[in-house]
Amino acid sequence: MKKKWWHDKVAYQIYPKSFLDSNGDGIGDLRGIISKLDYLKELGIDIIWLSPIYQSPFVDQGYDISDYYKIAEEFGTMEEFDELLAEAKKRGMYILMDLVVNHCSDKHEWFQKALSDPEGEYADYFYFVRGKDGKAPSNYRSYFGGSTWEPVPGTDKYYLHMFAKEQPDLNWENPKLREEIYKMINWWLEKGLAGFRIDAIINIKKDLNFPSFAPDGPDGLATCVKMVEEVQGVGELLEDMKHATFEKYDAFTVAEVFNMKDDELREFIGDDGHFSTMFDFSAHELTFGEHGWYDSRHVEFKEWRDTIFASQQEVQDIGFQANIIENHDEPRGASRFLPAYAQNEAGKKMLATTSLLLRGIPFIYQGQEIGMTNCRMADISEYDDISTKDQYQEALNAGYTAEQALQCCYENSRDNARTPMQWSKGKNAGFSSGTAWLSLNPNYTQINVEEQAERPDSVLSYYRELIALRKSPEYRETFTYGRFIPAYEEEERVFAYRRVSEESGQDILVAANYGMEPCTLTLEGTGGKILLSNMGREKTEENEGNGQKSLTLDSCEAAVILLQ
Ligand code: TEU
Ligand code: CA
Repeated sequence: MKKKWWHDKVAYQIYPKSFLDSNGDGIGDLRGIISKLDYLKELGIDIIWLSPIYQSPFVDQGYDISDYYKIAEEFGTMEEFDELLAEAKKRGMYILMDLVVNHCSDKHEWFQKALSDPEGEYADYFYFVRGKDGKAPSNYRSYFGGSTWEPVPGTDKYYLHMFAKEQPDLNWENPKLREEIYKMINWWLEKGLAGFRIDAIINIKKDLNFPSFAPDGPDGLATCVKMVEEVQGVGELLEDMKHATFEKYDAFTVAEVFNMKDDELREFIGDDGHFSTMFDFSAHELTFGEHGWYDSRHVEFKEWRDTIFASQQEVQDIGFQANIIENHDEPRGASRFLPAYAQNEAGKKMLATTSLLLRGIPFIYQGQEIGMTNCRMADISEYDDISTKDQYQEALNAGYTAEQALQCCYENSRDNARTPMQWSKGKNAGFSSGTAWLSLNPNYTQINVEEQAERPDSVLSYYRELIALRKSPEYRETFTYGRFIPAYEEEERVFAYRRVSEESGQDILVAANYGMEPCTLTLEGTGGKILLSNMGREKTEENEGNGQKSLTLDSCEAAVILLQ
């Protein structure tokens, strides 16, 4: 495997709207981000991914871009963005923007021009397709509900949108469109970006016949994912983009890929893959229901663990995945992956330990490092997210009561991750002096940065230690390149694996007890040295130093041990 500059880095996702508001308008901004670079540096972060900050009507919170060359006024100015780049550089940190090019906003100049001249050049930047028998060209259901087809006024054509109708899909078959996109990517890379997180990229390839599929819901539609799964040839488009852009800059790219075909891993993230890396969503996908949030699955510990193990093993001879517990589309990991008895500081540290020391690039989502949780809203009107509104309605349509539908949102809503960052116990959690754009999680009075920053046994302090261990000169090689080997798999409540490196000669055991009862593990050889513990274990006498042959982990206890 070729060594790359980003292999040993730790990344952090900022959702700018909810990070820190510096001017009291209730919306997080670039100035707020700049002011927290030292906080992130101290946490041990190298790479920062910003969710979209481009000009946008915010129908889908910035994932609907109306001008790729402008910073949204809400977030600040291009000068402030340049300042952010410079300040990050000063600290040896890298900035990634979000590349959203499957679609743009319906307010983008290209789409406006296309609407005003549906036979003209810009119509070809989109999919303007003639209907069949007075109906839409196919029966696809969009990701956010309803048909993917919207009539083009004054014509017998429809335009395609896989997401909201305000997010028309861009026509990647059109070389002119591709040129425009590449030009824009290179413009940002020239500015000094380190690379991009790439949004919903698998969707750029369409089957131009737009075949209909058997309906899979009461609305008579079939999910548009079907078409994505069946169509071939996305790889050619991805290679074309890579050669025209990222490759020339040695840029880091992390792709959001759902629905990849089984044998495509090497093509996507191998040594000469389309991308540097892509997110491992395998654990998250386990919970996905057949129809939506209302029939989402409850996942048992063992299935969750084994899925992560399988994914680690599948990828390690091919490339690097990006490991997440949560992101801006997912509920909070602490609420989702920890059983009720583990939803406390020990449990959150345990989850961090088993996740951050996996092989791959850890991506921490803002607030995860202090253990932020899902947020209960009293009414559907308190939610902002377009997908939440749709999923709530889907649940009602399926016969759920309003209360049950709200419970589905509590467990699954994307807004769980979007409530403002909890900086302090002061007004609006220190996020804003005005009125925050989205309700705060009321638990900010207990869970906040200010309280945790100086407390040595806080979740935040633990994240700092954990990241420092991963990046330490002694163990960096092993945690970066060491093989992943599952351990104690027969223990039904234990999440344990070894990281073994020929280069360093080290064999490190990461072990955690997700169960309710203590669990004893027998250690091979002469035992080992504790490198990290979420329960202050290194201080206990019986485990001090070398020579221990067994390890009894309490409920929610995690330990990292250098085996000897
Ligand atoms: O998400 C793409 C996407 O496919 C998700 O809707 C996915 O199906 C879902 O998260 C599974 O839980 C990206 C962005 O991350 C999301 O915020 C945007 O809304 C979407 O693209 C459209 O740009
Ligand atoms: Ca602001």
